[in-house]
Amino acid sequence: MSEEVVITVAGVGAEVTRAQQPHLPLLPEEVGEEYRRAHSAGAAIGHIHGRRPDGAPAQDLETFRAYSQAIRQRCPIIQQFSTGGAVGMGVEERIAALELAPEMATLTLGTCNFGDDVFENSLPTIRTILGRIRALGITPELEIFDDGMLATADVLFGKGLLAPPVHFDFVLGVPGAAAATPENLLHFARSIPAGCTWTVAGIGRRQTAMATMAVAMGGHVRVGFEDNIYYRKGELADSNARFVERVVRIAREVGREPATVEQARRTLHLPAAA
Ligand code: KMH
Ligand code: ZN
Repeated sequence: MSEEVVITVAGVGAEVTRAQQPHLPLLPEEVGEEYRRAHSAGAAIGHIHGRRPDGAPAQDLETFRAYSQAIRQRCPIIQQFSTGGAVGMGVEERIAALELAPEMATLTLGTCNFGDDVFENSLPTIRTILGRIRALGITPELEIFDDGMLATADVLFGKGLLAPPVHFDFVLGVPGAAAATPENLLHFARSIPAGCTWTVAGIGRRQTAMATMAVAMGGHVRVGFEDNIYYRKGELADSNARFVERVVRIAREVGREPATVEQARRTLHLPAAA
């Protein structure tokens, strides 16, 4: 079991609005400050979506350049760009910002319902995104929303398009995909090849329960406004860092420390920083 817990902050997302969460960062300086605070609290990876100043989701190069620079000026957190974007975006729109060659990028391994919408990730879409990730020397994180996506991972391993060890993120609790239950988390964690690592992103009120399980199981944790806006029932969180602080407290109670950026790179088999 990995001793350190790699904590990812997903602080922006594509769906949550300022009306729902007044502390949602949108401008580059706001995003930079939010990720700096989350890094100081113990986050090693920053999962990044782009937004326009009015909150509309945006996956363009300039938005990501501004966010990336604002974060890098303030902290050395590992930058992980979303290639999921928002539902309804075309694949080229979703991956435009990868030209900036972040250390990591997400890759969702299948289509699923997403509330009233459909999050489209056909095999051609997956191959296009993976091809761009590979061409740019980026490390993928495999996003698994339901069981069929694990089967697709096996297909990609079988074809040699991916090779272990890779890092998975189990996104549990999206309406329309796998529920955030202990049974599902156990099943997912047992289903990946030996040597691979995993994070859980519990959606909504299941975030802390899933995080606590992951800490006990030797996995890693994602928190943040993308997945959950409430610190507890009826109480909005006042920052993403607040969620990170809670994971750090839980981890320390069971003898694990939050991974530093360098420890996270080693745990997730990322190339060392230049
Ligand atoms: N916004 C969701 C539809 C990712 O970042 O790679 C997809 C998503 C996945 O957030
Ligand atoms: Zn995302």
